[in-house]
This record gives sequence, C-alpha cells and structure tokens, in this order.
Amino acid sequence: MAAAQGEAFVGIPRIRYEGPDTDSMLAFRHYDANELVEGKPMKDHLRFAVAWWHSFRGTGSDPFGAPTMRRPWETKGDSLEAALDRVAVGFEFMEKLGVGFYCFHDRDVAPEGATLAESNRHLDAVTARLREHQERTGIRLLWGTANLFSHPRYVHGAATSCNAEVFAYAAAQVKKALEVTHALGGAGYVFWGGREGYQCLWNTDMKRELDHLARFMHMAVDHARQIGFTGQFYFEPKPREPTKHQYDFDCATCINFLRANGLEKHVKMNIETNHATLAGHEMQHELEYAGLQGFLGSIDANTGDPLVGWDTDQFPTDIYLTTRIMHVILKYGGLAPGGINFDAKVRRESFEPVDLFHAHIGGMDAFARGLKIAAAIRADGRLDQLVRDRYASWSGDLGRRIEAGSESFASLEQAMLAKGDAAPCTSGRQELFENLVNTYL
Ligand code: XLS
Ligand code: NI
Ligand code: NI
Repeated sequence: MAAAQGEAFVGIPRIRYEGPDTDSMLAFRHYDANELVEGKPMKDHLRFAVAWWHSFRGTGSDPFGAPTMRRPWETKGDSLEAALDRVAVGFEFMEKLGVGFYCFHDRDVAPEGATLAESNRHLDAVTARLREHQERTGIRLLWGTANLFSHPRYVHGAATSCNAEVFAYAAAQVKKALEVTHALGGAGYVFWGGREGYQCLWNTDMKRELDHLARFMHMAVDHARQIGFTGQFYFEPKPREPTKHQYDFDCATCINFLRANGLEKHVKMNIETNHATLAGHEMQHELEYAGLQGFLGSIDANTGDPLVGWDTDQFPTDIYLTTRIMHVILKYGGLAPGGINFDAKVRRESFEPVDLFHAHIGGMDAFARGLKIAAAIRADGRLDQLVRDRYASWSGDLGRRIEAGSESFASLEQAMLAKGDAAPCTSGRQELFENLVNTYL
C-alpha cells in the first residue's frame, strides 16, 4: 500500500448531491449518481472521467506567460517520486468528487526517462501505484493513451513521421501504453493524432504518411489481440492544432480512413466538443454522424470559446449544449464502454486547488441536467413526432418504393410526367422546433 500522505485538498468535503436549492457551491444540484433516468442510474449513463493531464499536470502556462497553478503538493518536480506521490492526490480528488473513471497519457502519469527502458520502468512503477489506488477506491481507467507529440523526437509526427526510427519508437511506446492500460483493466485506448498531420504540403508525402498511420493502427490492434486486451479502441478527431491540418480532421474523415484501411471493426470515435467546433461542426453533428454510422464511442467533454477560436478546452457549463449531446447519446443507446471524459482545464486565472472542484462539479451538473432534459424530450415524444411528420411522404407508397430500391430514374420520370409537378412542400417549422426544445429547459 502507498505510504500514508497528508491530505492534498484540505478542507474540501466529499461532494454530495444536495439538490437545486442548496446554498453550497461544493455540492451537486443535479448530478445524483444513483437517480434513475430511463431506468438506468445517472452514473451509468454519464460514466464521468477525470483527465490526468489537465487536472494533475496542467500548470497554467500559456505562450505568453509562466505557470500560475498553486499546487502545494508539487514539490518534487517531474521526478518519479513526484509521479508516485501524485497518484494519491489524483485519487483523493476523484474520491471526493465521486467520479468512477480517469484517463491518462503514459507521460502524464510517469516521467520520460533518459532511455525507452527507463521510461518503461517509470511507467511500471506508477502503474503498480495506480492499481493499488484503483483497488482501494473502485475507480477505474476509462482509457489510456500515449503522448506521441510533446518530445522533440516527434517534431514531424509519430506514425506519420518522415523518420522510420521515430515510427519504431512510437510503436514501442504504444506497445507499452497498451500493456499498461491492459494491466489496469482499462475499458479503452485512444489514438489522437498529436502531430499526425502537416504544416506544408510541398514537403509532405501524404499518401505515404496515411499508409503509415494505418499500418501503425493495425499493429496496435494486433498487439492488443496478442496480450488479450479487449477494450475498445477510439480515434479522436481534431482538424488542426498543433499542425495546420491534422489527418484525423473530423468524424467523416476518420471513419473514411478507418473503412479505407480495414480498421472499422476495431476502432470507434472519441469525440471532443472543442474539436468539433474547430472543424466547423456542432458537437451534435459529429455525434449524430458517428452514431448513424455505428461509430459512436466516447466523448471528451469540454467547450471552446467562440471569441478565442482555438482548443481552449474549457469546462462545459452550457445546458443547451449538454442537452443536445445527451439527446444524441440516448438516441444511439448510450456510450458504455465509453464515457464522458472531462478533457478540460481550469483557466489560467483559476489557480487554486478548489477551482478543480468547481470546474468538475459544474461540468457534471451541466451533463446531469442535459441528460434529464434530453430524457424528458424523449418521454414527451412531441419532437420525435414532429420529425416523423416532416418525413411523412416517405411512409407513403412512392416513398416506401424508393427506399426499398424498387424505383428507377425512368419510373420516377414517368410518375412525375403523369403528375406534372411534385406535391407542395410543408413548412420546416424550425422556429417551432427550437421553441419546443426551450420548453423543456
Ligand atoms: C488534444 C486532445 C488530447 C486527447 C488525448 O487536443 O484532446 O488531449 O484527448 O491525447
Ligand atoms: Ni481530447
Ligand atoms: Ni482538445
């Protein structure tokens, strides 16, 4: 068992559901873990996870300024000892918050060593510590991943690097990250592009890079099979940042890539709100697109700032946004074995430890409300009925024959020549739809 350590979040109680009328800002107003929604406890709908990188490694530095975060327990730099101590801090936070899951990159939890072998030893030591705390608390790993973008060796990317040895190193790193994820009983493994993309097309062999990315993912899938890891693989889209064009641009691009390379049986989407908007989509669009294709896996819950325009990774507090997200998720039968990972960071100006609690409480309550509102919309049924009405002609004779594939251009031409013109369209009633949704908020 880990050596006894002092409390990190001194004076912060276990966060409990106190209902909408509580005066406390360190309580849930809407997230009640065991409350049933559509017959299932909220905690099983939402499967909240804390992102190790933002919450326990975020420093608050930005391109213009130094770190701002006050973290009294961070006294040992980026050492293995610090990494081991930090595990207790992370689990204290998650226990007090009452979340069931966390997510990490290999290099968030354990420091990179001087050699690959040393990095692997660090990771093994921290994995043992993580496992102790998982067993003690019942908190589980939603997904693991490898950081293939911070170290200078990955300057040109990892799987899509122009340097074959960098590809090999990245393969070794992912092999180990998969083994660690498996050892911790992780429910999934994420590929996010990192620097898999380009800054300039003149110096880039795009075909070769995309082929290498596919080869890399196949090797990961093969290795998972060899070690008996049966968790779900995810691909996380992002259109730009850090490269000007990321190969995992959006859901449509990723799904095409997976299908074109025979990976569609192994990989689903991990969809992040701020990445969706960077790609010029609403999050609802990305979820719907992945869902209808059978690729809806997990989500990275955050939000961007329309006036900033980059991946600001803010905590989600907009109930209209969470309602739209949960409406699609319920429609496609839920996320499990995926979940809702707060890939979000407190603002640079929110530098006290308690701000981590305010941030997560707000995100969890926003999703709880979104879930309840989405369930109310579905239970009421008026919205669904209005959509069905809009497509009513497709349930008539002609519509059914077209959908069944028993009409042709020639037969349709005959039908319309005989009629002279199509039946008049009905109103789309967008404003009515929008007003109706607002009645549930
Ligand atoms: C960065 C990504 C990253 C992934 C995991 O923009 O969101 O945090 O979720 O590598
Ligand atoms: Ni993410
Ligand atoms: Ni992001």
